[in-house]
Amino acid sequence: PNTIRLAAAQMGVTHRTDARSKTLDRMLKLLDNAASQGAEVVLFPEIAFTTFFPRYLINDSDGLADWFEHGDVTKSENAGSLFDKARELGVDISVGFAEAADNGERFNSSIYYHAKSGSTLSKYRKIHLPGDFEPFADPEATNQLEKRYFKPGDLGFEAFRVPDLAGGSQPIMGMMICNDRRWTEAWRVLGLQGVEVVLCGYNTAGFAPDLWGSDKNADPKEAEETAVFHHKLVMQHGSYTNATYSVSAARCGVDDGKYSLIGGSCIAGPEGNILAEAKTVEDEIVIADCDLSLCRQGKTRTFDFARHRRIEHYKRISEQ
Ligand code: CDT
Repeated sequence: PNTIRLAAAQMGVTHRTDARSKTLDRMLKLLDNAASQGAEVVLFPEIAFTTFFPRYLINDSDGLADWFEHGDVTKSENAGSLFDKARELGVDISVGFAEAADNGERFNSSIYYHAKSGSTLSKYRKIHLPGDFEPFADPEATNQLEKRYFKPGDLGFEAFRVPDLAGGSQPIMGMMICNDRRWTEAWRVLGLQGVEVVLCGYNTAGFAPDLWGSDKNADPKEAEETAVFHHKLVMQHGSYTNATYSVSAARCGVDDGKYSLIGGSCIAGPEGNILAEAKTVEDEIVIADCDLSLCRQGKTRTFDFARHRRIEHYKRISEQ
């Protein structure tokens, strides 16, 4: 009764020039596929509706606003049909998108959409924004201009209960986005709220020596392997030390024939084990049955925070 079926909808290459409708069609197909396998919750990547545009320098005069969702994303022209389909199929979805808020502020956001009520249960705005405000001087370098395009999220790491899943288990879920997963603090703030499922979409550059501050002459394949290793390392570590399941969904492949992004979408269990993982760097569903009662061991023994934490020694974490 405590088991829910979770899925990651990994998305392969999405070029800068790809029509929005083409990308949306792929997402609809992935959702259909996951639903036909019995998924109850499907996670899509960070900034899923377009290519990962923060790698380009785009000015307001070049139509920067077009890369963002304005108003309610669940009803928007470019994204709305994904949520309609989720409702139709009775499958919850979580998806990342570039958000232009009503007051003009821009965020790298994700929402959890609850199919049964047809409503947004929770919204998260990415807190750890990697990269730079200014592009690199080298025109060949891969940029990551998230600090230019987005404000750091202002909604915190808020866990939320999800009703109406199979077995009536009402799991506690939380969202993070890409770079957040590398920060133990993000996991712990969710862990302290008893989180049982962490959802994390990502776009992670494979071989991008300027970005990673690494050797330009390194073997690209080895560099990618290291990036995948670090991705899995943090998903498994965060899951284990907070006794939670985690689902991670990549946008991956070689965009524009030039920019490589790692795959490695996976579902990790509360003991830190990987339950399912992507086999390709293309559109692919990764799916696993997750027995929530298996979170209990960690939450009541090894990582029973109330009994074992020693917060008097953690002050530095929240000081400048
Ligand atoms: N999208 C995102 O946050 N990507 C970052 C790349 C790091 S920049 C060196 C990540 O942490 O995967």
